[in-house]
Amino acid sequence: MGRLIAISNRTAADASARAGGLAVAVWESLTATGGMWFGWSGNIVDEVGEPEVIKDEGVEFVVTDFTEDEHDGFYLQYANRVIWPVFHYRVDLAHFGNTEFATYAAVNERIANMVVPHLKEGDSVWVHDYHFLLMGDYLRKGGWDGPIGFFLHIPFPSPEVFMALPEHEQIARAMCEFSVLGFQSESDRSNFVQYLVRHYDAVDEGDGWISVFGRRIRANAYPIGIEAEAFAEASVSQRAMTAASRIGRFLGGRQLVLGVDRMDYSKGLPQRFEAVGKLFDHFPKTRGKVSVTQIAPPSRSKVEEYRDLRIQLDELAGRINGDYGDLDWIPLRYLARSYDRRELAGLYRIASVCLVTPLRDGMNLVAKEFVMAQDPENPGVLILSQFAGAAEQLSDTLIVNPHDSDKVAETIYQALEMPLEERKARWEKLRKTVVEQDISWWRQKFLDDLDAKTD
Ligand code: ADQ
Repeated sequence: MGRLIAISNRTAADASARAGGLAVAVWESLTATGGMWFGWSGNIVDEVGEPEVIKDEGVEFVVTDFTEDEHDGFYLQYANRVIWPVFHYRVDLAHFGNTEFATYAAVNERIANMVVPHLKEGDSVWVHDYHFLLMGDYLRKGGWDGPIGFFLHIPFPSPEVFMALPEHEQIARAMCEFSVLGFQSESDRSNFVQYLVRHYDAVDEGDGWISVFGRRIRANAYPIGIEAEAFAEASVSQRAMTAASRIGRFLGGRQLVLGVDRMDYSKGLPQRFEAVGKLFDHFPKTRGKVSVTQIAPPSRSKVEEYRDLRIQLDELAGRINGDYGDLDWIPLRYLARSYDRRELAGLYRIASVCLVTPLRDGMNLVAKEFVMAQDPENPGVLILSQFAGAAEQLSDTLIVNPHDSDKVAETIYQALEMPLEERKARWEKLRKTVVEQDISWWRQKFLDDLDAKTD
């Protein structure tokens, strides 16, 4: 493969942003091929000047500032108040305006025009996520006819829901300019293909090949993984053990039920809190014996729906603690802050149960991190939503419908009571999957298909 050229909203130009699995995976391919990475600088300015170029270990980052209007229309509005809710099946939360799509398209075009002059024969472009659904079209209009891969980190909704987007046709046509489209799960892939088959007489030729608009593209599921072994190591690091012993002092021998999520309405936190209330209500044995800790750092706090969610969670946690708490026991703690990944690994390791119950999630990496952080001699139990992409791979765990809070409460109880032998047997299978299908496997699978497309 020639040079890899990555495009994503945020880049890893700042070395400290290279800690996460995805950033590491992309970074490794860029260093190996002497590639480039384009995106937003993170700055908002009155007038956009020339892009900034940062060179590091043979990789060139080219980042641009946004104007206030671009940041608002492209990022806050169209990406995060239209695409994000619709793709997570929350059409009720989408704000369809008149001008935001134009700004979204203009930013896609401006960045495409920034990229094209740098492209050389033999390069492969890899575009990431819902911010850049139109990027393929603008790169083609700019004259690039080489391979372009696209990976969608969030779900792709069913055709009826996708069609709630006033611009669905323009978006779908633009997406078909990518050579390879990557989805997190088979169900996302099948939603996309069904939409094309129904509306544009596309033909699903098998093995990911789709014939549509007079050309052949490839659409496949590439479930994203984590740096599995590195995460297992992090869970026994000094930092992890310190975090575990700090929370251990708070627990005082009680069992820990843990949740770790960005504070987002897709993560099903109010429904989860309801289920926790029902756990203490329906299973009195758990009172005083189990502590639930939810870690949820606020995200996108400039968006109104996120501020409302925060208020809702504060109220629910207050009510549950008021109803069930006692002088020496806080049933549900909720910490609205971030932790270092080694600290998180330590918390996962001493948790008896991890609640990963999003209403929709492209993949959900917390589920995989929890699996890798377990003590093989005494593993905890993962409770996973049927609506997380991860459920396709991790079907050996306890799978729940996050809307059914009675059943979730019952499943938490089942997990707390699960015999060691069953916990070990389930965990062994989960671990095998997470290790085999890790972040390197994911990257290779995607890049192999992108490479094959160019033959
Ligand atoms: P996210 O919606 O951000 O990602 P997720 O996959 O769970 O969701 O990743 C969250 C990451 O943030 C995990 O690595 C987790 O450890 C970390 N994190 C969460 N809470 C934290 C805290 N309090 N402190 C520190 N770190 C915290 C989007 C999609 C997902 C998809 C990923 C990757 O929405 O569906 O899995 O991209 O493709």
